[in-house]
Amino acid sequence: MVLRDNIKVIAPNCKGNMPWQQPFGNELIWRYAGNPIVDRNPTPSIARVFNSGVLPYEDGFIGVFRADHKDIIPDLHLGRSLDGIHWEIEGSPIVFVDKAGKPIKSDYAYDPRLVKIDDTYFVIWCTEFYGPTLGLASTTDFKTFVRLSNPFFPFNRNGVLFPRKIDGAYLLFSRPSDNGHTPFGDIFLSRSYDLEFWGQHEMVMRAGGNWWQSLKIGAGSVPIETDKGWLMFYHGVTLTANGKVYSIGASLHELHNPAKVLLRSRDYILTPELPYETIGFVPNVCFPCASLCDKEGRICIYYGGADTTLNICFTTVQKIYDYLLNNSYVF
Ligand code: BMA
Repeated sequence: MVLRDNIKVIAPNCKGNMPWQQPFGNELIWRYAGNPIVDRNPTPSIARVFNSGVLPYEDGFIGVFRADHKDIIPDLHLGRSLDGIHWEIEGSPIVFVDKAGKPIKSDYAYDPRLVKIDDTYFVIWCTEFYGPTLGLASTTDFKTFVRLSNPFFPFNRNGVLFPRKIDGAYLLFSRPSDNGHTPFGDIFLSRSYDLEFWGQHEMVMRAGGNWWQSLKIGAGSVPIETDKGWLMFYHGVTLTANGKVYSIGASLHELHNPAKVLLRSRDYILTPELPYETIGFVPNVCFPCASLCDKEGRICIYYGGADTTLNICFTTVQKIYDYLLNNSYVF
């Protein structure tokens, strides 16, 4: 028996036009025919743009991009777009300042997620503090980015903030890790009342079970609020004789306490298949860091391909929910 139930988006993050392409057939998820939307060497200083955060802003879209420079060191660059597909990316990195306005220099910065909470935009990314950990900064105008002073210990990656507080607390998914290319990793939830002090940690999801997500998992895009729970796209990693393979899965989390997983995809929903996913600086990587969703439930996911390109694919909240109802595996 095929289970179906209607699902409604409570808080779309995209109100106007959004990047969209009709499905070719009955697909659960389908790639944009014009991928990659950001290809190699987009500016003279940048070699590759991939895992990046995107949101609607003013009359178009704004993005905080992971940009690996020609010395291979990653940094974060701002970009703007009218349609969410064609991007103007700034040639110089974002300058983060402390609360006194003094620029903060960091060795590297990568995998940003961008979220709007009330009237403030937050960027959370992976950076250096005696090892890889999370950097956190806020902006209201995308000109001044004020960075908090080391709110997290090393080692931690894949930080994703929720788009609203619950019971007065900011919520964060993150993935405790190690100093290298971590061969393990589960998703945890943490809470904070001021963004500086984090606690009340809970385990959310463990790697394991299905082979595609057996080595490690990490939160991906900012969760989408629906009447059935928070819908999130995450990455799952398997280890092969040829190295790691990063695929995309989906999960649904309880509205009041997202540490509770209601549904989680048994199979991947997208895995490296096309050349811009299978060939590149790191082959076989699909890595989601952002998703746009409108009130009709249309979704556009932004994902890095092979640590080399930025791509988009599409689905709908209803399709993912129906899929999860029939293909879930919580362990
Ligand atoms: C992870 C992160 C991602 C990257 C992936 C594949 O550990 O570094 O930025 O896309 O590895 O190389």
